[in-house]
Amino acid sequence: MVQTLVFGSAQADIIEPGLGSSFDGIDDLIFAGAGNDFIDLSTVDGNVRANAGSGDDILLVGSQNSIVGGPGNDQLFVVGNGGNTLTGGAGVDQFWVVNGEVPSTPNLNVITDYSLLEGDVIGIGLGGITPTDVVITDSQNAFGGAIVSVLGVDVALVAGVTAVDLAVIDGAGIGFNNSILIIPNAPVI
Ligand SMILES: [Ca+2]
Ligand SMILES: [Ca+2]
Ligand SMILES: [Ca+2]
Repeated sequence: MVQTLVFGSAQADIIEPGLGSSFDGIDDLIFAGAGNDFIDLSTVDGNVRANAGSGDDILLVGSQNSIVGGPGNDQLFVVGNGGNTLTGGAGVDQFWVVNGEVPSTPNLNVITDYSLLEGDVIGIGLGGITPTDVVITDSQNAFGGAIVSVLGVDVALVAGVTAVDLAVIDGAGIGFNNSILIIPNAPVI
């Protein structure tokens, strides 16, 4: 396997395997740079690391990859079996850890920098889902964090917070139909 370096421009780039570039989505390094970029790694299961740089970026990720939104209001979507590392960076970031399908087996996506202060949200997008389908518990591992479970399957580990820090709400009330959002439990003064 050859590690390919993929560089975006200062403008909005669309980056995905096989699209005008030589990278194959295995062991690659991606730097999208400034601008509102779109990075689609949803078909990739291969240890890709992507950094979207500044701007309001959209990243789709499959399994076993690491993505960084960087500065700006980013949207990170997990499409696949999980096991990804998700970092939003500064800004109001959305971490969509379930999109249309719940994996059949637990495979935690780790959200490294969920912020209780920046307006970050964790999204569960699934038709017919209700708030009671989403359960948040404290992680039992040595590093702490909170575990998000959807329909009995553990889908995300939220580092740096505990279960009581987070609230589960129906997204329909605020413009996100067919979704559940996880937000800070109480406004931080
Ligand atoms: Ca760019
Ligand atoms: Ca960017
Ligand atoms: Ca960000």
